[in-house]
Amino acid sequence: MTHHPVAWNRIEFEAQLRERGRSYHIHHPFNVMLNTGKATPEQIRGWVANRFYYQIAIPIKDAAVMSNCPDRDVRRGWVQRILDHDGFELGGVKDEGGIEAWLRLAQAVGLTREEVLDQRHVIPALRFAVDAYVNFARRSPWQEAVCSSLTELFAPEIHKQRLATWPEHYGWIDQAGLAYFRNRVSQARRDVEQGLAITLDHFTTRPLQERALEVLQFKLDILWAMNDAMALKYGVSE
Ligand code: AHQ
Repeated sequence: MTHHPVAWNRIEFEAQLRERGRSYHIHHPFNVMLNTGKATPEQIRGWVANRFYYQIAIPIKDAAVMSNCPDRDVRRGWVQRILDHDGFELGGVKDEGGIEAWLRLAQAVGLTREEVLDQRHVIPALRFAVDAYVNFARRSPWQEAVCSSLTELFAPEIHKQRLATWPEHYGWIDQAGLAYFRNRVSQARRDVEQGLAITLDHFTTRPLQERALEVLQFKLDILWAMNDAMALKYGVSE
């Protein structure tokens, strides 16, 4: 008789997901350096230019999720993520979007739009990590791609940490450039509301719940590997 562990209830399953926050890249030495004021302008410029490649991948990833998702109600919610990044003009409401806001962050840290847009600074290993995320979303069941976005359970804290520490440590960066982080605090919360509900509803047996944790760890590893690549190229001081 093989042993089939019973499924976690929703409270316990959510606690298991949140427990993985220990591996979130807020704890990576490169991020600790950034958010404790130890980063040089060159390290900050490297981070902004490389993270741009992640930002422009997000709407492509989210479109992949949409393309695999037959549920209109889920798509109605998920489509907001694409608008958040690409911007929109709907019924007289205009929003430049997060990618444009990231380009303003780039200018605020002393990069030109051109050198960010042409990806000349993007580290191959970081590109591979980001592309792994997009390809995962393309080929996996859409519910697994939804689950992989749940690293955003831990994102409001990292955005708030930047907003709290960068002005104090990096007076040379025009604070208007930090608008991206300000916008993400509420957007991440809204994303997580939908993503967590879908995840708790779909992964309902213990084997499925273990798979959800594996998927979340895969995405946590992507974010961690991105920081590894930047630490290797730009150096990291703790
Ligand atoms: O700016 C970020 C963002 O738009 C997203 C979308 C989301 C996803 O779909 O995977 N994850 C994410 C994240 C963003 N910023 C990261 C950061 O550290 O600034 C955090 C990252 C995430 O937690 O996955």
